[in-house]
Amino acid sequence: MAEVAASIDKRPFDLAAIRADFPALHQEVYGKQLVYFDNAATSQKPQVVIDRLNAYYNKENSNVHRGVHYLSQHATDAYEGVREKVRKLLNAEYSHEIIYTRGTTEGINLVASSFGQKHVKAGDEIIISAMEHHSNIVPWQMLCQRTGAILKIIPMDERGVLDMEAYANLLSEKTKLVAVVHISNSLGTINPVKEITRLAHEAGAAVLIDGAQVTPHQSVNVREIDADFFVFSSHKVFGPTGIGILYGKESWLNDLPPYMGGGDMIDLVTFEKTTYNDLPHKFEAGTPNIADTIALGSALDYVQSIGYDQIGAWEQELLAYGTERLSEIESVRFVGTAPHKASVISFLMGDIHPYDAGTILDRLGIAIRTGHHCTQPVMQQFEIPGTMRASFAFYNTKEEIDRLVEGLGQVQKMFG
Ligand code: C6P
Repeated sequence: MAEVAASIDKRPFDLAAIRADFPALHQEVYGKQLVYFDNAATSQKPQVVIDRLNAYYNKENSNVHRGVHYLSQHATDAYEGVREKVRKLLNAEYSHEIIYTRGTTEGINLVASSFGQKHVKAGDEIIISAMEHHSNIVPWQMLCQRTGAILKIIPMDERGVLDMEAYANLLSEKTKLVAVVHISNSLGTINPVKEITRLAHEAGAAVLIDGAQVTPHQSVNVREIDADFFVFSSHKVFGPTGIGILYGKESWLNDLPPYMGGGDMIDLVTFEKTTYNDLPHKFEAGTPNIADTIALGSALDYVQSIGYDQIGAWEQELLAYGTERLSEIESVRFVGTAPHKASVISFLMGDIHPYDAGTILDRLGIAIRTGHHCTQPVMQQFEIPGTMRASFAFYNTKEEIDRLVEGLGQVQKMFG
């Protein structure tokens, strides 16, 4: 029996009840109640996700697509049922357009490898933006090194907003693919991905959207965006690590060569030749990450039980409150001030090194991320070593933001 919920009843936005669902939030670190503001790195997991993993290993553990026995069929149903949940989440047309990967990084590498092998040659161009995560830079650089293609960069301004005019001018018949981040992990900028895609398609280029930071915060409609490829990671959207999603349009996925060879992706193997399995299995070699995939399904049900409308509304309130409270500290300088932002605040305090500030905050029980956030070119543009980054999830509170501001007051006293 496939685990596809017909429709998920939405619950009212009761912050205390929501927080009660996340056991990791209720602990002390160095004798202080934990404040977890590192959600852009990875989110905490609701009890239902932890329970689902437990239940799988307690009673259901079995390999998928291989056995006629009860457990294998049950595991296969649960595992395949999640594909349909993800299809619905992204509003993809077919569940076979949903490919399981290890995460965002693997999804991008898969496309860079398979698309690159078939469609990219010397002199062709790939466009990315100035605010990409290393995972959406390095695979394209590697492809360019292999093929002699050229990497072009969409510039951004001092607020962290992409220059769409410059982008339009970069596009040409040489452009084979545009790969851009939907929401920047280090600046919080929400990019106009629909318009970026429209312009790319006009030029005849395919589009990959790095959705790592969008699925925790807002709903995504790949058909409305008209994305050719869209990738995200389970662990940022309240699911386990080690599982991620590549969405690809059926026509592209049928067109591209497989990425890895091995079990599950084959149709018929002889020593002379191998024919490949149908979608989605063509891109899924070897025993997959069954337990984490099934638990991702529980995470997506959980997110939908709260609803992106309620999640977005609360996170925007946290973003506004956090920005206002941090502005009260005279030495704070924000990095990333785009008008359309997700609940990510990157900032510096005078000349205090982010690492020093982060270490003091840690001792106060406050977890933020410091450094370049795997976006070194962003730091190079702003000529800074890195930032402090507070990234909020829907389970965070204004009181926690007050704790951060108090903590920064102590940092200021020590280093200012
Ligand atoms: N950003 C952060 O702290 P993986 O590691 O494959 O799950 O995700 C990589 C990735 C790709 N794109 C974006 C926009 C991302 O934010 C991330 C992960 C984390 O910001 C860890 S570096």
